[in-house]
Amino acid sequence: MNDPVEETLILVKPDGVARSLTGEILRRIEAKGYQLVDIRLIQADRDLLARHYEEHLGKPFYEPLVEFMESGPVVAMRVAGNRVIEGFRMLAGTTDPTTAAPGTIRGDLGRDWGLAVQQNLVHGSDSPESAARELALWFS
Ligand code: IDP
Repeated sequence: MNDPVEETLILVKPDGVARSLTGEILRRIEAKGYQLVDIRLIQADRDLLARHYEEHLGKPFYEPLVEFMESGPVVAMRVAGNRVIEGFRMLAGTTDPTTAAPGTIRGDLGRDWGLAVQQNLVHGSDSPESAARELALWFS
């Protein structure tokens, strides 16, 4: 029997939207075989971002991260597929775009701007619990 199909939240962060990379990022998601279920362009406010990033509250990069995420619109996607949570994080690559593997979104397309926060193009939920919580936040 097949595993139940998972859903995840993927965000194209403001750097990805501003650099017109939304289509390229979605192309990679669809090419991998994942299904786009819903998509929205959202100007996030502080309240939404505080809830989204609650696990990072108090870390040195928290404030620059929230400021960056509210600096422009993001594209929020509900994406489905077998093991899509783990699979999208592999497509995205590791957090730091300089050391993210070539072939990944961050490795191929990410830039290191030398700022206090990694402007690394995308977010993907990291567990089924996070996915459920984040999808409820962004698609309420
Ligand atoms: P992830 O997006 O690769 O899962 P998280 O650890 O969940 O990484 O961190 C959330 C976001 O916070 C990252 O995508 C990145 O934008 C930023 N970030 C995380 N760690 C650092 C850091 O050490 N310096 C600067 N920014 C960071």
